[in-house]
Amino acid sequence: MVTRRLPAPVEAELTRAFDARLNRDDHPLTPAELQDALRSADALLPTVSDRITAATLAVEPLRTRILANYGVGFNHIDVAAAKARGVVVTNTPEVLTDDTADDAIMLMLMVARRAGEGERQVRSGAWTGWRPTHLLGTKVSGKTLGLIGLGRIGRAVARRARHGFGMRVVFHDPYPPPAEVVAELAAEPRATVEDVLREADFVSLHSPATPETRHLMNAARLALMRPTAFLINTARGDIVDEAALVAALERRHIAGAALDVYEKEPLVTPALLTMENVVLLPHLGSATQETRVAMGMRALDNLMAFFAGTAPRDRVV
Ligand code: 8YV
Repeated sequence: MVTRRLPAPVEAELTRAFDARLNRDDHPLTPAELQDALRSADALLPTVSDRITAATLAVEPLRTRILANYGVGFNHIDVAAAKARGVVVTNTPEVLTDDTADDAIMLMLMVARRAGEGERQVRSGAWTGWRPTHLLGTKVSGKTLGLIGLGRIGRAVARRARHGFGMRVVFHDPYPPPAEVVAELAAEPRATVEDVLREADFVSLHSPATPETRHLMNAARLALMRPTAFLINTARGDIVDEAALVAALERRHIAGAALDVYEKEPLVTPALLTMENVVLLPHLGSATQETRVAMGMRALDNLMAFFAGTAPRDRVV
């Protein structure tokens, strides 16, 4: 059971390899439909739009033996419940690293250079012509980028920032990468998240959504950021307390924010929609033709390996 429409080459391959049930009208599955799928399909290929909770997984009889998630993040799946029910979970790392890093850099540039505001002016006819003081933004090159998390995507962002924009990169990661990786990136470790926040002109989030990182960016931590600094989130909405972010923006504790992900997608806290210094994208991190095909093929590989009786390369539980 493939829960959403996937790029045509992926659907074609899935149909060739399996008796694949596709979601032709692409509607998000209801909890009841997900449970029907778990009762009737050997495998599910879900996406971030499917909430697979312990209650969902409590169906009887449970036929599904693998959840081959389409995406690297899997916080929408209760992996402990899946494990308890003997269901394998896989994800699709690596193939989307570059695109998601590009998305973070795009957001950084957009919010610093006021690209959304400018676009809105041009489209609305409000642009009256060039003038020296029009839409002055913040310079990016040479500034300090603070990364919360230096995993695959954090490293790809660091590489772009350092080698593309001559930025100084500071980071905190409770599971830091090997010293040679950090040295190659010329990234400077900091002992705490707070140390990064105090120092950075741009803060970009690259940690997974776990119980430990939920609301990592809360009111107290947002208050530590510089009033001239910007927050960028391409990871998961849960990592930021969206209400606290609105308050920090309203009180000018930070200069702006650029978000690709939200706490209650597709809902966005309404106050954010009214703020000119906020860039809002609709969860586009991996949204290129090439990468969405690669993600599908990676999920297919995981399924093929599982049903061939070998270990899927991207098993998470
Ligand atoms: C996906 C993502 O678009 O991989 C992830 O974690 O957030 C995005 O790349 C989405 O999760 C697809 O299910």
